[in-house]
Amino acid sequence: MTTEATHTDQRAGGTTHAGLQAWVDEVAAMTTPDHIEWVTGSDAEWTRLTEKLVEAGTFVRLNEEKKPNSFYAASDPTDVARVEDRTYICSVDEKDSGPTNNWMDPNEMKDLMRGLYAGCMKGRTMYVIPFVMGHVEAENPMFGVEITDSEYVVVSMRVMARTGVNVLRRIEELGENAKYVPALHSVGAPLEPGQQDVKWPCNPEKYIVQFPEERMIWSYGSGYGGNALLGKKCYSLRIASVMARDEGWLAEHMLILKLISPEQQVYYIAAAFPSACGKTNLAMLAPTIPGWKVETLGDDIAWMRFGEDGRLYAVNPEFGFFGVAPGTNEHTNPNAMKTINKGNSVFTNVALTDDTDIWWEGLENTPAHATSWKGQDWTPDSEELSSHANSRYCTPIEQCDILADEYYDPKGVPISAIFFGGRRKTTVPLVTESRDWIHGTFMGATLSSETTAAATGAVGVVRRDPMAMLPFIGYNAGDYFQHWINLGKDADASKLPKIFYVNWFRRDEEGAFLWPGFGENSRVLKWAIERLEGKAAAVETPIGHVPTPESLDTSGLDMSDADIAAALKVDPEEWKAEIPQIEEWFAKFGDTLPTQLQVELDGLKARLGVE
Ligand code: SAT
Ligand code: MN
Repeated sequence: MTTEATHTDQRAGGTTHAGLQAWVDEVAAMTTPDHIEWVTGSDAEWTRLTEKLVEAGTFVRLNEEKKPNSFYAASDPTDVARVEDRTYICSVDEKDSGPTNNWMDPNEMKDLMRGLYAGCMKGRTMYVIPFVMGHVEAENPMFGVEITDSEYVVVSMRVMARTGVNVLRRIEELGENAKYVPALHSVGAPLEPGQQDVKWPCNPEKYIVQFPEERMIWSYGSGYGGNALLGKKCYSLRIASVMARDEGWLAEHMLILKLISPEQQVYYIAAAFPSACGKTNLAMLAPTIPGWKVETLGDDIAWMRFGEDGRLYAVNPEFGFFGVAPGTNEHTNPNAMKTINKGNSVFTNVALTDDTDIWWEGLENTPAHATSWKGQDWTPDSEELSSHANSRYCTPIEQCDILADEYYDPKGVPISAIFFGGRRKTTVPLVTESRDWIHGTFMGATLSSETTAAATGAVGVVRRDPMAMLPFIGYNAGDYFQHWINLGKDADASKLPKIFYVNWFRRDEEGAFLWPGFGENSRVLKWAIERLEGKAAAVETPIGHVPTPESLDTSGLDMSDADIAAALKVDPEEWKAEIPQIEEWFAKFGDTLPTQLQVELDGLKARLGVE
């Protein structure tokens, strides 16, 4: 198929960039769409595509007064989360993907997927979305071009990344020197002539594939966020982590926040938690302690590079928030509520109220009746939840009132502290400070969390999720740990961020949360900052430094001394029980496990008195 034959309308566009045009032509020849459109990112385009989605039944336009310019979507019930078992790192050499990723030989995978892609866009429009992760003005702009046959993806990408004609022009200016990640996506649902489309086209057979050496992404069969918005997890974590390994930086699953103390000292913090463990809430935290202020820079991804001053600078490559809806409310995240209430958002798999607004479990003003994400009548007495546990809001970051000005600085912000954390009912105290960078790397490498609904599979099972990157490390995880250690080794230790480990989710014997969380987490941030300033006390324990009960600001908190002690407790017996799990985890890595991490584990065992 020639470009001419498919450029049937004035939106066809095209590019003077020969390499990009050739790739687009090649994909069109393989997937045989009815039309090709180059995405410009204009408001008129948004209006046209959202109207098309409304007409197709994919979108419902929400009540203009409550959520201006916003839309509701319910996915196919089988296409609601990332599919980790269908996600592959197709490195040339198998050992470069293991032991935590699925692998297939890249040529074999390409043959298989070319078979799936053949004619897969028939009856649809193929959209070409030029995008940049981070700033188009960056020294080395991180371009991508996503080809997709999903209008839902086009409008969601516009919220989540800087897209459109400005990006394309910059790629063209740079010419053949412009590096971009080609990212091909199809829902895998071709239409025969006259065939009625479904509301949420997708295919039971799914592949989410990264080719790390080629810096290329192929995705097939799913329309869901992390599987289909390829700038996000596929590029900004899986492919970018490989770039970062090769170029000496870090691509991490981290929020970035700015903390301002009552003395107007400014600190930047990055924090990694597995999906659906409260990253977005922490990123937009409303501190409960007087005088402290938080501004947000990002809620999901941080790219961190060393600056000339030897400090580690973080940039958020994204342009929107793709947050978990259930549980979000005026108490847990007032700033997110303000952001989404400004509109210009897409809500997926939540409930639709009778006045065409949205609702989800945990939101205020429970409706007497709504339509559930599965399209069924829902009332507060219903047995099923109104919203899928991984339902999402997709909303522009610039609408966030507490967005820090530094968000616009391509250089990023110097990070003073890194937090790792997971969801654990037992064992792990509220906060632990690492002794040094390598110990902090050990904490990250052994991060454990109970699984959530953000990925398909069982929920609530403890698994190791190193640096909260388990599904996102684009290469061998043992090499990734070594990369962390090497960066620390080469840096000026006094300028490295301090590493902490937190657990907001510890429970008492009755199963109730010991720590109130949300805005109260500012108390933990305060302690960490006071540690950096040399002001707060800590006790040394076998696992690191933990606050003394007095050093943690609990004034005004409705917590007994016993509860505070329980939240901070390091129980050697619980930790002894943890050791075999860590050993089993490390055993996976064979000789790719950095010696330094084995030494850390040996030290921990010795301190616990384990043989
Ligand atoms: O993978 S997504 O980006 O869609 C959401 C998540 O799991 O963090
Ligand atoms: Mn995430």
